[in-house]
Amino acid sequence: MRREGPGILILLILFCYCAGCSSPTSTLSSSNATIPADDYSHWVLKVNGTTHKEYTLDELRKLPSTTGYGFAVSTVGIKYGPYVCKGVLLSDLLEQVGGISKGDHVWISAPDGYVWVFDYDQVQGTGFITFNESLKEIPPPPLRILLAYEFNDTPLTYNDGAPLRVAIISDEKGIVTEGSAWVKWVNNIEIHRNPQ
Ligand SMILES: Nc1nc2c(c(=O)[nH]1)N[C@H]1C(S)=C(S)[C@@H](COP(=O)(O)O)O[C@H]1N2
Ligand SMILES: [Mo]
Repeated sequence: MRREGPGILILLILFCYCAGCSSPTSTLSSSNATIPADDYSHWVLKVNGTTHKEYTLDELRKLPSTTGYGFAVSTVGIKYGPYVCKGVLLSDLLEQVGGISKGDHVWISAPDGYVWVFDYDQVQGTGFITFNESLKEIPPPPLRILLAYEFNDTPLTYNDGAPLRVAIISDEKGIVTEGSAWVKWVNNIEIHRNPQ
């Protein structure tokens, strides 16, 4: 039998260390880094802009909801969807903390250290790259950034990104977007203001 040397362990430790270092703010290493599979009673979403708000999952579910079709492709070309995604619009959450203006960016992150940055145009639903189901690039229809808590009328599973995941949605069914923007396990949203 082949023995793995200590190399793999060192690589793993290095990887974890680097992932921690890349966290842009200390809020990312928050206490809910290990979320139990089904109990989200201690989970909160932090939204930071001009003001700061926190939402439990119950509170998010009580906000006005939006549904749309979401279909994503991973960097290795695996497609997932189309899903009927239900959740809260990013633009609605941002309005609650002061809204965003041209030049601002929105950082959406998760306890694993993953961060995706959306620009102002993307928050308005434009400026995304879209594909058809054969993964041929097509001109983007109107899109919206959703913080989804349900796919196909079912709460997200842990692997889907429970309890909250970014979904880029459309009113059309076959619109594929890049999976890298579909942040799983979202617990932090920050508006970064244009410095001028
Ligand atoms: N929190 C978090 N979200 C993430 C990622 C990640 O590493 N961490 N990877 C992204 C990338 S690069 C892709 S392609 C999709 C993969 O989605 P899947 O794991 O459901 O296949 O999730 C995105 N969301
Ligand atoms: Mo990816």
